Amino acid sequence: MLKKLTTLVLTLVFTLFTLVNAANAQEQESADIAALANGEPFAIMFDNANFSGQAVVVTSDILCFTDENFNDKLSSVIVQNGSFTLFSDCDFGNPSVTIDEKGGVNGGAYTSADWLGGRNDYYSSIRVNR
Ligand SMILES: [Ca+2]
Repeated sequence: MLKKLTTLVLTLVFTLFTLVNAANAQEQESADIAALANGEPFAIMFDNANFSGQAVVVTSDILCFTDENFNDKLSSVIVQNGSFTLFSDCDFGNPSVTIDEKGGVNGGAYTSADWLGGRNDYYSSIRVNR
């Protein structure tokens, strides 16, 4: 009986956890879309060159890419709106390269590390330049 109850409670907790996570993800997605539509700073970082692999949306400062499981992974980035500075260390340590909506191959398309100071899988934080 106790074992069944424990299983039931664990199942409920897991279901609740899953529901809350889904709601948070949806909320974040809505906020990202609003930022893009309003012309606010908006970029998407990618693990691989030419905008593929793991993607991380940037609409505000990210202190440390480890929080996004993205540390030392950046290989390409699209800047849709605004200007950003990439740093080689967490907490905005050692500023390295500034990217904006007009740079890269054209119109904010940074297709590879060649456009990111030649440093592949290197950056650890990003700040919005306002
Ligand atoms: Ca990479």
